[in-house]
Amino acid sequence: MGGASHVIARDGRYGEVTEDDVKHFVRGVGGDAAGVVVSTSATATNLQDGGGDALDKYNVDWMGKYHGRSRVAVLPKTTEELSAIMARCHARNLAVVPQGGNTGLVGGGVPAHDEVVVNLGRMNAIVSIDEDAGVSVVEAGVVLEELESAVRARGMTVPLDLGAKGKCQMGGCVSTNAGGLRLLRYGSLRGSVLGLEVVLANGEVLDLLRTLRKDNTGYDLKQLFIGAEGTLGIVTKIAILTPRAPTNVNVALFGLDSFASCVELLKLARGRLGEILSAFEFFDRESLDLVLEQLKGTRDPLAKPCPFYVVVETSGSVKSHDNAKLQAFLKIVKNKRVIVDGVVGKDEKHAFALWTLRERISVALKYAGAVYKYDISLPTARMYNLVTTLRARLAPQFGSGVKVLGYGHLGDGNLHLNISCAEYTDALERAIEPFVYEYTRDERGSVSAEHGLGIMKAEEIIYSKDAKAVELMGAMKRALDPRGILNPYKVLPAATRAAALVPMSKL
Ligand code: FAD
Ligand code: 2HG
Ligand code: ZN
Repeated sequence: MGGASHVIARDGRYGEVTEDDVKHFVRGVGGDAAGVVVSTSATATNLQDGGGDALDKYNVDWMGKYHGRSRVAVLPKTTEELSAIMARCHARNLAVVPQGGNTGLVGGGVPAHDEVVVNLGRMNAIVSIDEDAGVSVVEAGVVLEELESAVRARGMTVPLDLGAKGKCQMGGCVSTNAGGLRLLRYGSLRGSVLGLEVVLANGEVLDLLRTLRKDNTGYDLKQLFIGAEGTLGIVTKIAILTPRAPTNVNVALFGLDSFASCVELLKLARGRLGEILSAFEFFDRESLDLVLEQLKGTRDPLAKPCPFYVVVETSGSVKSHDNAKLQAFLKIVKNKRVIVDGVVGKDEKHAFALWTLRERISVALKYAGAVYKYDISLPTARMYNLVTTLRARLAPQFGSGVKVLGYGHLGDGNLHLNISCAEYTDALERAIEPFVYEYTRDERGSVSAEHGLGIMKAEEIIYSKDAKAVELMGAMKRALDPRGILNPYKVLPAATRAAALVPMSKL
């Protein structure tokens, strides 16, 4: 497939799964047939034709963009089972791809070749919810939305929310250090995770599962696994802060006539709404048009179209205080003519409809066809220049068949730049890359604000990290996974990965 393939040769150091390995895996999961899924095709599956192989759902990512050809997926139910499986893979030098809900957007959670898929979906118990401490302990396979429902019933919330919440797993969220819609309020997930249990490449279990808020005893090893995208260990349990849920939430959607006005609105929201400001998201008219075109039941939120939209959410606990603050804010932004128009969610259903217009842009993009995704941190005020620059760059060659969309977490300086088109082509990819990465580097931004590097951007880490930092990452990889069996071909550049491997003769 042109322009979507990140073709990397299979590394011949890795073993190939045999019948004997499969028998070991079945024994490893206690003889439970549902715990080992084997390819039903005799030959490599024709995934692009949706060949109906039992492994298809483990081999293809959410976008349908990254395709592996694994022959086996293992679904352990306990840490001990996973430990036994990893010990076997380590002994046999079998490459492994850890997989959660498979909603990642950089091809990190599906095999590049024939890696063994270790899917955490059956390790899905909520171990404990401590209302007094505001801490929950979960297995890695718990789906984000299920945890949210469970803690909501006790007046708490998860400090993380994203459009994939119905499918993504807590282990996947931790492993990508997912950002999402609540980062503005609760900060990076790194600060909310209190402890982890991890199975290492050789099957050993590393117990870092504490529920303490304070623990300065040496290096904070759990941070290594947060955002490591399954390259250093497999997360099996998580202790996470689950704070009291706000009791008074308001959602407003504004139409604006320029990106500069969106930035001005952010400044005013920070100053005027202060501690009750809990989300500040933006999208352009092109994004809204796609949502309205692709998603049934959506409708234009304002009387007249605007070039930009912002969703502002406030969360607090004293209705009279919060609402008065919001009203004062609305008055100011109207008087100062920062906004063209706006609407406040009149009830939960209306607020949900307003949020949908922002939250489901990725889903609309998926329905629209092929998409090139760039998830970038840039200086907030200049963020949108990249969208207009790219539009001007692509238009002469590709015309209106290629749409450039800009949206994202404006309050966090995170732009989602998406290029929607009928199909992936080398010509289009060459017109976008490395231009977008060089632009980001020149702005001292990040080529991955929140989605990770996966297979898509393993080589591109150099645009955001200096050589010494990448070298040190290689040293960490070598220390934790000297055979390089965990999620090979991902996150680190090929040269760094190769240098991190301990020679076979020394193993
Ligand atoms: P997967 O896709 O299965 O895996 C992701 C990575 O983590 C892979 O490298 C995989 O190997 C590794 N991994 C998974 N589980 C484990 C484990 N237990 N141990 C070790 N490694 C593991 N991301 C954001 O940051 N913010 C957003 O707002 C956001 N919105 C999204 C909206 C939609 C509609 C979609 C489809 C995706 C969105 N994402 C977002 C991206 C994605 O959902 C998140 O990155 C999510 O955290 C991935 O979780 P998952 O369980 O699906 O992981
Ligand atoms: C979002 O914020 C997600 O909606 C997905 O991070 C972004 O699809 C994307 O580019
Ligand atoms: Zn996002």
